[in-house]
Amino acid sequence: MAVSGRGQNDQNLDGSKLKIAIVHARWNEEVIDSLVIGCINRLKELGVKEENIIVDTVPGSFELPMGSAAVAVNASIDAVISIGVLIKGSTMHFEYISQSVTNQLMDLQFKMGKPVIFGLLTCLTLEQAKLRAGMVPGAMHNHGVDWAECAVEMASKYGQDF
Ligand code: DLZ
Repeated sequence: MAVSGRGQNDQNLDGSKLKIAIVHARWNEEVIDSLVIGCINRLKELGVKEENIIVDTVPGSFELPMGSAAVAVNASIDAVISIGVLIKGSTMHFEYISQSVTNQLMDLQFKMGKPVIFGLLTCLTLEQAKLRAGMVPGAMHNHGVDWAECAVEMASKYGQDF
């Protein structure tokens, strides 16, 4: 089955003046680790200085909006990348959390006036999540890379100092 992609970046991305916070959940740790590492490495490639990459964690994806809000309130942060991995189980838990976290993260960027990047994988299986974290050689890619590029682009275009 074809999986659509994000297309080319529409400008040269320069993160050298940016301070980016990553807030990630700790559930599904192996997948989270791969996404976060991919994201951090790409931020550095785009010029974001190591000391300007702030990493904070929350227990699960349900806590992402609160954790993201707590770091976004810091005036020096240009963008927040919220990362979680939700895997569907046999109850309605997945549906309620996916929807409410998505809504809260969307609202947060307007309340804070700065980009909040949606790094929440909402997968039906662990295998789907691993594919999207670049953990299956030769198949798909690490979405953490996309989220890094998205954060730098959005903060450069619409962030507080621009
Ligand atoms: C409880 C729970 C379950 C069942 N599954 C996940 C998951 O797949 N991914 C995730 O990030 N968090 C999960 N959680 C934890 C909730 O997000 C939350 O941390 C708890 O319900 C406490 O509020």
